[in-house]
Amino acid sequence: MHDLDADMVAEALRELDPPAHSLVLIENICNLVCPAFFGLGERAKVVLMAVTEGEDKPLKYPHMFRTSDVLVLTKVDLLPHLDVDVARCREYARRVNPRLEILETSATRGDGLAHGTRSCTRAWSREPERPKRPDAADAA
Ligand SMILES: Nc1nc2c(ncn2[C@@H]2O[C@H](COP(=O)(O)OP(=O)(O)O)[C@@H](O)[C@H]2O)c(=O)[nH]1
Ligand SMILES: [Mg+2]
Repeated sequence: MHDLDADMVAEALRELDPPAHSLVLIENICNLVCPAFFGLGERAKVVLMAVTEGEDKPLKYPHMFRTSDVLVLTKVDLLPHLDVDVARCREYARRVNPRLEILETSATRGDGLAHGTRSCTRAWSREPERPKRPDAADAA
């Protein structure tokens, strides 16, 4: 859904009424700009990026990668057919966020899914830090 906001999430949570300590996943199908700037009350943020999108995405949308805890590079089974350099993509992502955990997954082959789930659960289980805001300079 486009333009998810915290009020919509709050309303959905009231309706869902999950038991205490539940893990609630919010899939924010949006561009790589808005989710970096508008918090939804989330504990942790995971950015998914298909390798078909090209290795330069972290440099084009640094705020998204800077405010995320985990980057999941998806569809890595397609790499042999693409002119995409994953090592460079990782380097770009770490350049904007040295703390970013990076995973490579393929849903069709099953690569990295168990590891990815563990990493994301770890990120979601951490105590909340103060809200992350992209640098004002990035907004320009
Ligand atoms: N080759 C390949 N295709 C995938 C993979 N995951 C999803 N797809 C295909 O990509 C299309 C969109 O799938 P979706 O799960 O919505 O992934 P999205 O493209 O990241 O939104 C569908 O045709 C899926 O079958 C993957 O790991 N490898
Ligand atoms: Mg999709």
